[in-house]
Amino acid sequence: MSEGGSRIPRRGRKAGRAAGRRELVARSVHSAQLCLEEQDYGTAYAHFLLVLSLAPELKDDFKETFQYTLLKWAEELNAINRSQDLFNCYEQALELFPSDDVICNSMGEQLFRLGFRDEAAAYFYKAVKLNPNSVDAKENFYRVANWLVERWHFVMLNDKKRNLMYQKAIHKAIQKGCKTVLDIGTGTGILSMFAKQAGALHVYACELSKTMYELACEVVTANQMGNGIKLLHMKSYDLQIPDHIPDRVSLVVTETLDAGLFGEGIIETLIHAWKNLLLPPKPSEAYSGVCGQVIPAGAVVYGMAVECPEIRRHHRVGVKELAGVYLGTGVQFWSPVPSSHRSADITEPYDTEKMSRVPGGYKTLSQPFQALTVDFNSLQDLESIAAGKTCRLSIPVCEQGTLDCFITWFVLHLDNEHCLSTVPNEETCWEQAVFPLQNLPDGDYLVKPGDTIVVDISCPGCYLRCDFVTISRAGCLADDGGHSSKLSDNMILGNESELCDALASLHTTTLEDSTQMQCILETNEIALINNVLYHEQFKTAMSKVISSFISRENGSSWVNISSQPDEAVAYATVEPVYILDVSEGFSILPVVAAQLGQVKSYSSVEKLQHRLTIERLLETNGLAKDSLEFWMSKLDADDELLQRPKSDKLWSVIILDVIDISGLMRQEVMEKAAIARCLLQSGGKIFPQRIVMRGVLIESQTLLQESFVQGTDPTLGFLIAPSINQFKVPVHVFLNLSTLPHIPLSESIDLLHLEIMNPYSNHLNNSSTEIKVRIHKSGQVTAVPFWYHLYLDEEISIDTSSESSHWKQAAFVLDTPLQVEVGEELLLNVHFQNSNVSMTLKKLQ
Ligand code: 44T
Repeated sequence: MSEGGSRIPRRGRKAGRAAGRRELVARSVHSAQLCLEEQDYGTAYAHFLLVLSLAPELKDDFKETFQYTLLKWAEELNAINRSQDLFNCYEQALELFPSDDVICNSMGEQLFRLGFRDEAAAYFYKAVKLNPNSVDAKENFYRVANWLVERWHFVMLNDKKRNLMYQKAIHKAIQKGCKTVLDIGTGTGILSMFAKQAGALHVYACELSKTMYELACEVVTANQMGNGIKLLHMKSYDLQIPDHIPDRVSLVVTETLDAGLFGEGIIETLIHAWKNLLLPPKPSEAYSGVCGQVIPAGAVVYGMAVECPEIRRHHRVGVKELAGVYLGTGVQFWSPVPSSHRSADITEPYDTEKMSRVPGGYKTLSQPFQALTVDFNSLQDLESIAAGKTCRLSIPVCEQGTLDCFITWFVLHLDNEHCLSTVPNEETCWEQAVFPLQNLPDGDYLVKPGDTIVVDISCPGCYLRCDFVTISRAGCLADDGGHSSKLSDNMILGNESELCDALASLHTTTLEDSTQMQCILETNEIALINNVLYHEQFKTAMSKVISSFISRENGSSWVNISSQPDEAVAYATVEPVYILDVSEGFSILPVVAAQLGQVKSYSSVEKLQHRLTIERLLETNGLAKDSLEFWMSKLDADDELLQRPKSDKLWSVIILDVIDISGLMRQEVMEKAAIARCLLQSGGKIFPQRIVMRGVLIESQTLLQESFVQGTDPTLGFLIAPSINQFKVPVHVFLNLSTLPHIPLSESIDLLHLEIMNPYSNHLNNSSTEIKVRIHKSGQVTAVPFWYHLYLDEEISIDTSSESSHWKQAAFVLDTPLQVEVGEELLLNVHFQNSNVSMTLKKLQ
């Protein structure tokens, strides 16, 4: 029926339509509710969508039911992998409820589950902004904030010296005539603001990260420079003239640098900029016309040979035997950084470390040597680095020691007057690049004065590389044709290089034993293998459980069939003890278990290479192949991880990996413990049985500097802190507590006891404890670092903060420091919820 042809008067027509709508709405509400009762969430959701689109005034009434329906329907869509439909649903839901934090948070969780971390993080952030009290959204946000805004932004912005140097260099260039500026990788926009402040006419800034771009927009506006700086959310390679910037610029400023100088792609970035975005460079020193220039103007990379037990322990397996398991010669372990003996399967170009804070310190074995120089104002220089030329250096050893790695740092010449250094002992926010040595024959690591280390410096794929070639030993130098004096000159070798190649290949041939298999492990996995005590402790604890079962089984068998003692013994030997290790990553514990006899052990390693390694270890240790099985290959999905070994069997031991290497408790530990308890046979054990979280009140300026921007002083008066500090998180992870500059203000205290074996303990998934803490030194409490004691049983405990630990520590950073006096008593509230810990500290009245 067309409206025009209707006989109902206008008002009546309207009223009729309204009545029709009301009826449709009412019917749909009814249907939706029926569907809900029948758990048909998909149809219920469709009805609710219709209802709320037709009758937005009902949104308030149905909000919670709608949320519930959406979450249920999303669960189903997720289970059947209909991801696109799932996201469509969320988008529709967000159109209806654009400011609903629950929907935002849930959308984030779905995105996160599917691996869209950045997108997920953005939704968590939005959810927190919408509802700052939402505990779930906050916890989710804290876990991902690091991906949105990496923590080094805080450190760099707090580095006043670095900011000042850049400011001075930029001011100078602009005063000398550079009037148009492009800031590549602007981050929060600080360098662009320096340029504008100095009087640049036009400032363009590009940033590839969406969050950082948005943050820069906020910062620039907050500093009233919104009109003077044009921000572009793009990679510098995609900038087009005149689409994005009207013309070539006279100055490019950038700090797209990492610890290894080139790791953020500055070589490629500047080659592109010189070809497409910059005015031609200065033809001669005397030329005074407008030309193109880059800040920083160049850099010199330095290197040094170093002994460092901590780096060694993370890159080389130094033990031959582990709790009775012979590691032998069958497997060669590698960390995922390049080494001269192996170029395939590299996942990272180098490791990075703040050398001044490496636990146990380090010893320099050579003088610093100049590894490489680069002129960022020379396209030719940049292109020759990109072409990957190799430079061979020989480094005289000046101290006796174990050659564990080379480290590199750089001096950044912003211009001919201003420079910054990332040298280890300097007060700098920078880390150094670390190039560890691996798998040399045992004695070869030892060096002494008189020896000369030969290294190759190159930049394959524009990543700095520092490869060990060989060592010319003190006594052998006379044989190399009398070039010994030249060897100590620190320069590129000519005819020695042949000798070196020969020596190097000699090493490689002895190493490339065809019977040996290669296994690449994460650095923390290598540190774990090097932890002998850890494996011994597990071995002892497992042996105790096994012997309790065997004696029990023998006992009961004797009682049951006492007339046939021989059979009873036979029965005891055929019935194995079932041990499941669900550690994350590589773990040798199942081999340790298998070796104990009368055990059926289950490993949950996933990577093929890791399985082959475990199999090889069984073989070299003379263990039957069927004494160990790979649990994951028997399961269809990850969430089936915890289930019975066989339909009629239960576990005797379940090893749970409760602490993440970052120092945080893993997610859903208590839930996993609850499932594990149900899968244990009587007398069985979960390792660890109990977790005790320990902590200490400390004063640490360093920790504050790394957690949030300290007002406007370090940023030279610019307002950056209020914007970027929205991304601060209260828990700082991956700490080396032993070397963190800090003052302890209290004794170490127990913060939390989690009973993994006891379902009735009061700390389940949500608890709050008040702890009295006595102050033993006056100062400002800024943080509470924490670590764990993992009790395998009543006697055996593992301390995650010990020297040989593969775990790092974490710290809860207080919002505002608390001034305390010696002798005072404070009340520390430790709140535990869903594996997350938060704390509040107050004075006792
Ligand atoms: N890390 C050092 C500094 N970008 C890395 O998106 C020292 C690490 C560090 N944008 C501890 C301590 C320290 N076009 O926001 C980033 C990045 C952006 C680009 C547009 C391009 N071609 C690029 C390249 C990068 O630039 C910003 C800075 S780059 C990294 C600085 C404190 N751990």
